[in-house]
Amino acid sequence: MATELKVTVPDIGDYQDVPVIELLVAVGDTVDKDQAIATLESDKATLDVPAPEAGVVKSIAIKVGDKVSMGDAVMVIEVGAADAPAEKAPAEEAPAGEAEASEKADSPSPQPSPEGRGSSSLPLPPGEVDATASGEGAPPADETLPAEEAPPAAETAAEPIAVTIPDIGDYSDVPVIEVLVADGDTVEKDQTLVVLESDKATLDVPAPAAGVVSGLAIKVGDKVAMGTAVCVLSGAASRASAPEKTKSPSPQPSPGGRGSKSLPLQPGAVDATASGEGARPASAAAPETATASDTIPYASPSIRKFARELGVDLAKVGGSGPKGRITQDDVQGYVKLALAKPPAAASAAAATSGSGIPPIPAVDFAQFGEIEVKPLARIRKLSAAHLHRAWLNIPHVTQTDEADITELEAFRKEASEESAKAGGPKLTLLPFVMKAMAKVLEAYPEFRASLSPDGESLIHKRYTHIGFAADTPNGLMVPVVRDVDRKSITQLAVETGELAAKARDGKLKGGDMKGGVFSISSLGGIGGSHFTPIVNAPEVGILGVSKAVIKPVWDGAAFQPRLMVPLSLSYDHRVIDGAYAARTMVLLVKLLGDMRRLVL
Ligand code: CAO
Repeated sequence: MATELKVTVPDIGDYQDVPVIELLVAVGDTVDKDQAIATLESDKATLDVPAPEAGVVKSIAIKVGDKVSMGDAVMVIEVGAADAPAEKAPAEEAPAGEAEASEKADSPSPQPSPEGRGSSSLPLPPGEVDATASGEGAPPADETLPAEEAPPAAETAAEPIAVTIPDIGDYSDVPVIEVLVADGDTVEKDQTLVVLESDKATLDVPAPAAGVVSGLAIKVGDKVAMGTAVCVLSGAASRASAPEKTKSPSPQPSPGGRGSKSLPLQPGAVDATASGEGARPASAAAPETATASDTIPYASPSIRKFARELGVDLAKVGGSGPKGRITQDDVQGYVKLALAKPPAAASAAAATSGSGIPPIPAVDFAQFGEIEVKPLARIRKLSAAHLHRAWLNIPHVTQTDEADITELEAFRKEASEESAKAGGPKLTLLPFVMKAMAKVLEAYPEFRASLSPDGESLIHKRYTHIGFAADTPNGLMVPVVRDVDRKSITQLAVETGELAAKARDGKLKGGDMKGGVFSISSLGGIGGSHFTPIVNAPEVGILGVSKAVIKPVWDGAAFQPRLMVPLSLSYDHRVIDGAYAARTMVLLVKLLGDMRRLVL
C-alpha cells in the first residue's frame, strides 16, 4: 500500500538558513532510496539531501534560493508497496525524527515510515566544522589543549594547536579527497586544510587559527573520523613577512604579520629567491597549495561520486549549472566527447592546446609594496578556464565595421516609448541586433555550425539559439535565447531582460546557458569603440557591439551626421574564411541600416 513520506531537512548541526542551491528532482520523478534530491550549500560544506525511500515525488516544498533549517519540509514522496525496498526496517526501529516525519505526511492514513532513515540519513556536521573554523571557544578539534590554553578567538596560533577532525556526525571512515597544505606552510585562520568527502557531503576542515603547519598526519585517500589528527599549527613563523622570509634563512617573528598573507599565493618568486634552507619549507609546498585550492571543482557530492565512478577528473569539466556548478549532464557530455575523440585527434588537440607554452613567471609583488590577495569567485575561475581554452584552441580573426543605425534608433526610441506606455518592455538595441543576426545566420549558416571534435566535419545546426554576454557581479555569463528567428523584437526584449536579471541574481539554470549557436557581446551601453570578443567555443562566431556615436558620413554631396554603431565579428578561422566573414558582416550592416530588409 502506498504511503506518503514527508522528507524534512535533517540535523545540520548549528547551521540555520542554509541556501538550497540545487533541486535534483521534479514532481512526478521516480527516485531511488538514497538518491540525492536536493543540495544545500554553506560556506564550508556542500550537502545532498537523500531520498529516504524509493518512491515517486508527489510535491516539493522548496525551491532554489530558499534558505532552510533542520526540520523544514523538503518534499513528499509516495512510497509504493510494490517497489518498496526490501531492506526496510520495522517501524518500531525508526528513529524519532523519522516517525515524526511520517506523521506529518499529508497521507489520509499516514503510516509510520518503516525504514527509519528518512531525511535524517543526511548525517550532518558542518556546525562542528564551523565551530572549529570560527575559533569561538576553544577549537573543538583541539583535544590536547585545555580550552583556556587555546586562544579562543586567536587570529594566530601563538601556542601549538593540535588540529583534529571535528565532530562529523554519524560519519566515520570519511575519505580525505584533498590535502591543501604541507608541513612548513603558513596558513590563515579559516583557510581550508583538508577536504573530506562522503557520498552525501563534502566538508572543508579549516584552520582554527593562523599558523605554520607541522606534523601533517593525513594524506589523500586516508579515511578519517572525529578526533583523527590532522596536523599541528604553531604561530611564531607565521608572523614573518614574505620579504623577510626570502632574505633570512632563519626567519624572525615579524610583528606586522600581514605580509605573510601573500606568501602562499606568490610561491614561485619566494621559491626562486629563497637563499637558504630556512626560507625553503614555507614556500616549497605552496605551489601545490595554490593550485589545489584553485581547482576544487564545484559540484555536489552525488555528482562527485558519479564522476569518480566514471573516472572523470571534475577539474576538466566545465560547469553549466547555476554559478558554474557541474551537473550530471556536464559529466555525461564530457564523457561522450572524450569517447568520440579518437586517440590521434586527442594528441593533436594536446599538441595545439597551448600546453608547452612557458608559464608567466610568478612574482612576489609584496616586495614592491603593500598588496592584498583576494580569491577569485568560482564563476570567474570557470569562465577564465573556458576563455583560455577558446583563445588557445581557436585561431581568431576579428572583422570590424560600422552600421548606420540612424533610422533604426529613431524607430527603436518611438517603439520603446509605445511599449512602455502599453506596459511592455523597454526596447534596447540588443533585441534588434539579435533579430538581424538571426537573419544573417540563415544566409551564412556556417556561422552557426561547430567543428566536430575530431576536426573532420562541420556540424550544421538548423536552429537559431543565440547567447548574449551578461555582465554580473560574479563574472561573465552567457544566457541563451531560443529560436530568435521565430520571435518578435518585443519577445526578445522580454526574454533578454529576464535572462539578464536572472544572471545578475545568480538564478540562471544550467539549461538557460546551453544550446547557443552564436553569441553576442554588447558593450554598447557602457562605451568604447571596437573590441575583439573571444569566440564562445564550440561556437565559431561572436559579434561584439560597441557604443553607437554620431559621425560625419559622406553621402556623395555632403557630410551628414549619422548614428554609427561599431561591430566586431570574431570567428574561428578554421571554419570561416575571411571572405565569408566579410560578406556576413556586409549583410549585417545592411540589415541594421534598413530593418525593412528583415521582412524580405
Ligand atoms: N550604443 C549606444 N547605446 C546603447 C548601445 C549601443 N550599442 N547598446 C545599448 N545602449 C543603450 C541602451 O539603449 C540603454 O540606453 P537608455 O537607458 O538610454 O535607453 C543603455 O545603453 C543601457 O542598455 P543596457 O546595457 O542596459 O541594455 P542592453 O539590452 O543593451 O544590454 C546586457 C543588456 C545584458 C547585454 C548588458 O546589460 C550587459 O551586461 N552588457 C555587458 C556584456 C559584457 O560584459 N560583454 C563583454 C563580454 S567579454 O567579451
